[in-house]
Amino acid sequence: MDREFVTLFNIFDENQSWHLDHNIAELPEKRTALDRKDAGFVESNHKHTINGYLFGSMPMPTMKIGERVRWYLLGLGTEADLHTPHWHGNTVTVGGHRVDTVSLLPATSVVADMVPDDPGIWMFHCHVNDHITGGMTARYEVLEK
Ligand SMILES: [Cu+2]
Repeated sequence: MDREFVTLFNIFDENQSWHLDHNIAELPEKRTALDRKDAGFVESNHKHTINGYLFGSMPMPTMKIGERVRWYLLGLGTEADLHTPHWHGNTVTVGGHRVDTVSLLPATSVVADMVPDDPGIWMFHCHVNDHITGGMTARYEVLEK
């Protein structure tokens, strides 16, 4: 392999955070009376992450056209952590199949091999719709040789 990347797909439940009380106390005064049981508030604290990053903020895995790239996809979490890592722009092989999306269950891993042939900055994200809108999106970059 020329390059290897490890990505963890996980929904962190920050309602369970030891810092929740402190973080609420830091909010502007008008919001300190918020209802911790409010469904919208509870959902807003479910952080849909790749390597702990949200909404394309993950440092970009970067590779060159023609390199042999191995992706290690890791899943953890609960029954909500049914993820479908998906690459735009290039495909991977998994178990002899050429795909652009893989299935990833909690406490499992998948190894996907890529030889990128399409340069650019591409999206890499979970394809479950509410995980996309929850922020489980990243980018990767393929450079010309
Ligand atoms: Cu997902």
